[in-house]
Amino acid sequence: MSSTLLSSLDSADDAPALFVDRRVVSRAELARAAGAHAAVLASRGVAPGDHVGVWTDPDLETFVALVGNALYGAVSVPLNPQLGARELEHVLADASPKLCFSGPRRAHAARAGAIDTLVSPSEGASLPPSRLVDDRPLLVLYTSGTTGAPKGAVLTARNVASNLDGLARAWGLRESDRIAHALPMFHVHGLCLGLFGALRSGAALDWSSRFDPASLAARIGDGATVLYAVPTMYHRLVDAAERDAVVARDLSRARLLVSGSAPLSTREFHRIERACGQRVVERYGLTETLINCAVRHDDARRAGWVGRAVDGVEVALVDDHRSPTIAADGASIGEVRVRGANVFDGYLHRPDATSAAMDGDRWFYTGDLAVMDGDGWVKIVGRRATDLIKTGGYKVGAGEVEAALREHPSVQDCAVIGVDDDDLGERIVAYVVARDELERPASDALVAHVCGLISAHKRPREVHFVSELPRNAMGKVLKAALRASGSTRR
Ligand code: MLC
Ligand code: AMP
Repeated sequence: MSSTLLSSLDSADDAPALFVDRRVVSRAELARAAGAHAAVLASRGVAPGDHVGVWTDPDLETFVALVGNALYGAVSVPLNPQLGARELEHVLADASPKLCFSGPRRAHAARAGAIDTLVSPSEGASLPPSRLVDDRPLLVLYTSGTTGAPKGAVLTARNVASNLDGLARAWGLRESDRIAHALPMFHVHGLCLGLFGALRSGAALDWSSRFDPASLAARIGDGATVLYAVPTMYHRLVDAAERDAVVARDLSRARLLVSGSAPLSTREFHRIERACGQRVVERYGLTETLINCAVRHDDARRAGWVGRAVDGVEVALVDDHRSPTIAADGASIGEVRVRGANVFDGYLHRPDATSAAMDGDRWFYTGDLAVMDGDGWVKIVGRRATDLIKTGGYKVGAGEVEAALREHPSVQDCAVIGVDDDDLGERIVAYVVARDELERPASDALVAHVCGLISAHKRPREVHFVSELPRNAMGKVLKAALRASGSTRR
């Protein structure tokens, strides 16, 4: 393990570090800009260890701020530029950033309320950009739970570095690699694997601010060697490849196509192989643990299997009493628990939630259900919590969406479920009881209302009005009955 976090920046040479929408930035330029950002932080009274919000707009400045914060020791709290008012209020109150950073394209100063917002590319004096791999926090990433508002997962520099090193070995990442992705920068996948992973392994990051299948595939045609994407993106990529031989040819040139953040169906795995001769490499992770299992680049790839434990991570299956009694026979189902330097520090201000998820021996309980075979290969088969929805690779708590819907004056009651969807994996469907049956709000108005309060990706894709919700004798909504009640797979 290199003792510095983003080791490729140490040499600060002319090799490309970033392609941001095709704008190329060398390691030397990135190191200099990140150093200037660090100097601005220091001049604004930010100390190492302070939280700094970063609006992750699709600008080069966002990358400089994320890297500059990491090198300076400020803890980045990435903010989705589309955060609704209620969710933003929660994140700012919970993380209390010392200041927020916004790139020049969209100034978010007004949205951060009383919190000072730094809006400018950082130029001028530079602090030496280096950060040791230590046990201090690096990031606070907000992640949804079954109930309540999202929790801030605190990841340290060691969590990230140890896991990135395991992944670099698993995938044989090297300086000649160029990692293409079009993922958002406020989650583990795009930020830790994509940005920090490239800068630690020496590969370059080739980032597209919008996901368009043909353009992303063209990045591979243009020299990117590795692609990171969520299954929804692969679904759309293979649709495009089946229609367009150029997309199929571009994808066929990748050294590795990597999928994660949600299950890649065996159907899509085989479609991709048919369309472009590539077997996708899967890996499985969580915000709290980074990546636990991965198929290695030289492994035989099997549809539906997410590979073996990444170096440095212990993975086991446990029964309902959290006892490791589940046989590794490829058939017995248990909950996945993990332990290692990858496992986070805990949830910010939530020792209750931390101790519910992590035991005294530092095993983290993922809530995911899986089988393991005799070689330690893992196949994810389900999830304990039915109120967690994975849509387009985003985790969404049904309760968050219900709480947002209930704030609408015309909503008397509601229930939200995830329904199988060929494109999104699951799509969010809301069942709503209107306060006045004769004056139902328009579905679009309810969706816009949700987008105003929480993130746009948490919005219902379908709204059904019902006169009442099915409930059991205790008054609990019977979500299974809603699921059975009609919404069909798409
Ligand atoms: C639509 N939009 C609205 C709206 N309806 N905005 C306001 N009001 C409304 N009523 C906007 C959206 O915000 C967005 O804006 C645009 O319309 C289209 O967005 P979308 O409908 O959400 O796009 P969609 O097609 O669903 O996107 C699919 C996707 C996306 C795959 C591109 O889901 C995605 O990027 N997923 C990646 C998720 C991810 O990174 N997960 C990693 C979690 S970490 P705009 O401006 O954006 O166009 C993890 C751990 C691990 O899981 O293992 O990795
Ligand atoms: P998040 O909280 O957004 O980090 O999402 C983590 C969850 O995504 C995990 O608990 C899994 O349910 C799911 N997940 C991530 N990668 C995979 C994968 N390769 N296969 C199946 N599920 C996955």
